Amino acid sequence: MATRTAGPKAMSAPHLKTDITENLGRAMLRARTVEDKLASLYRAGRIVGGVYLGKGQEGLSAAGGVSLKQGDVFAPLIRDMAGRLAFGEPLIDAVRTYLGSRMGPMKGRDGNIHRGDLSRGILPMISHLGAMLSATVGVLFAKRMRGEKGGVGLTCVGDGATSTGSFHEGLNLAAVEKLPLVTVVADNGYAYSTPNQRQYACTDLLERAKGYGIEGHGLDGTDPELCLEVVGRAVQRARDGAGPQLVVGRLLRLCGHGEHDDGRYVDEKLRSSSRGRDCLVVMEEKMKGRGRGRDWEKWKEEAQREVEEVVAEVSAEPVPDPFEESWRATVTEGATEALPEE
Ligand SMILES: Cc1ncc(C[n+]2csc(CCOP(=O)(O)OP(=O)(O)O)c2C)c(N)n1
Ligand SMILES: [Mg+2]
Repeated sequence: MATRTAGPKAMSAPHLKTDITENLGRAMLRARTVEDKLASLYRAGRIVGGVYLGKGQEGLSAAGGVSLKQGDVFAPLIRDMAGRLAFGEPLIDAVRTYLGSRMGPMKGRDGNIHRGDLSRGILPMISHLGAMLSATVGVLFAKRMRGEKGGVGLTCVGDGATSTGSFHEGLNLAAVEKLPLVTVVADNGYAYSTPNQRQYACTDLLERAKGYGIEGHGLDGTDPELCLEVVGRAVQRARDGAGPQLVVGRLLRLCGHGEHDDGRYVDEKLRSSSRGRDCLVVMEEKMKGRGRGRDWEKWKEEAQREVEEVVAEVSAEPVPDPFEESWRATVTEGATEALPEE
């Protein structure tokens, strides 16, 4: 049955262990810093594909990555740089993919956000529109059939994805089979430029949990520590055998759909409401309020240094050469050592 685990006002900020706060804060800062840099590189014409950012959604995304353990499966979407970093994806993988480096996880074939690393439990993204929910359910099913126990699968979707067939089929099957699936919905009020009220007729996406017969948790997605508490609890519930969990975080994306879009269709009233808060500012203020402003500044400086170093390193790396290589998806001629053994 769907349970609202209390609205944002009713929940106090969780008491978190220092290292978890640090993991959360660093992932958010590293994501924001590298994405700001990627946006600049895009405008400078250095990136061939589109650039999609998670600005404003870093807290919710990082909460997912921080709550998972090794052996779990994570299926991030285009706004989940923070979750990827929190789950352990090296920052250089993102930069190499965007800059088309031959040394990246997609060997220069992708151009933005479809990278993955199965050895780390990160599924390569197929589509932003719910496809990863079905893929995650498939992986969890396969693990069960192999007798592997204890692993959780977490996938992220947007509000728009919740109206797709893939979302429905995946969540329905996960509910029937009681799979350890956590679906984190970043309800940013829009699917590209389409507002919520033109996407579905229910008033709150949390209602969907009731329809599938699973547990649901709603929260203010602009408060990173609250995200950590609620997503962390949902992951634990799934791990403990309580079946699929639906988490709905309300927030806004503080950027366009991609860097080719300025997002001017976002309602000004929403922007100036608490839903339009910047989660990084919320986190910074909390840190300062606890006398940890210096830590925050240190993490920020370290993130800036890391991003500058990584971008400089990747800028010097080779890109694939279509005149010398057969243009296959992820493996090039002469690089067959990267092929899995058959
Ligand atoms: C099947 C399909 N239809 C359309 C698109 C184009 N598209 C990509 S993201 C997107 C909007 C997604 O909205 P939402 O799920 O709310 O995520 P958000 O972008 O807000 O994070 C659309 C229409 C697509 N990738 N796949
Ligand atoms: Mg959306």
